[in-house]
Amino acid sequence: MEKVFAELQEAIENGETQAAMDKTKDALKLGLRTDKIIQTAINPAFKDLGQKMFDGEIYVTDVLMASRAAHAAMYVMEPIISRFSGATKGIVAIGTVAGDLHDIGKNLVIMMLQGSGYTVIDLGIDVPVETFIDAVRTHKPDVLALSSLLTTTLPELDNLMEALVQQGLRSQVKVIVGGAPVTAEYAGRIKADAYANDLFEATEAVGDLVKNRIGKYAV
Ligand code: B12
Repeated sequence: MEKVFAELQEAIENGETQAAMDKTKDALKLGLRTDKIIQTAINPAFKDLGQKMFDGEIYVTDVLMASRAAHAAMYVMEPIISRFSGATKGIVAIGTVAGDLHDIGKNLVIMMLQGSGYTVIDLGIDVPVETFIDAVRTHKPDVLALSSLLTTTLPELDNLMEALVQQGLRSQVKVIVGGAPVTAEYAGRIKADAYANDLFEATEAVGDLVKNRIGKYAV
């Protein structure tokens, strides 16, 4: 069983789309759960790639190829994951803030949330504050989730929090923030409800927010 995880991780890291799909099918045939596959093969692949990128061993294009392979793996798991959609645990609207085009991490968070039974509205990348506000009015999500990977776009998180207050919507939605430069301290300063460090924490934190619980990710 561990072999198939290692092979899937390797296929993703090498950006091999077909192999990633085949190995995911193999894992499913072995009866492995989708959350386990994400946790044990997909997430470690990106952790490893991040380190290799930091060490100068690989280039951004390698990460992009890996992202494509990870999406192919998710495509294979999608029919199983979407089985949860009948009885949703809650609605999450998520987007990467304006000025920021990074979405690999956000998409992994989405995959994990969907796999855990939440309905996710993906607002995409480079999302202006007005679009987040419109989404709150239109979709009435339980949770608004914001991703920022750039230090320069962090103020967008603050802008959104202010806009929610100004538009009288703050009490209607819980807000969780994340992305590499975001910290719990920053989240607390802008008066978000929660901060989480990775896709697993994010899913746990959303669970707390939906149930109105003050959990360990509250800020
Ligand atoms: C891939 C990548 C790109 C790709 C993005 C492709 C894509 N579709 O996403 C491209 C090539 C487009 C890119 C462009 C740029 N990038 Co870039 N990029 C990266 C890189 C290598 C990996 C990011 C990544 O995907 N990591 C893997 C995922 C799985 O991790 P993650 O994103 O952190 O997500 C996890 C958590 O943060 C969390 N999370 C994420 N979102 C959310 C949201 C919520 C609500 C929660 C709870 C949690 C959560 O959960 C995720 C899963 O566990 C990083 C370096 C690195 N090692 O991280 C630089 C990096 C982020 N980029 C950087 C920079 C500077 C840029 C550019 C400005 C470069 C340039 N000069 O053009 C541009 C900016 C473009 C723009 N306007 O956005 C810097 C940012 C520095 C900073 N602190 O501001 C980094 C850190 C590189 C560096 N060391 O300098 N980049």
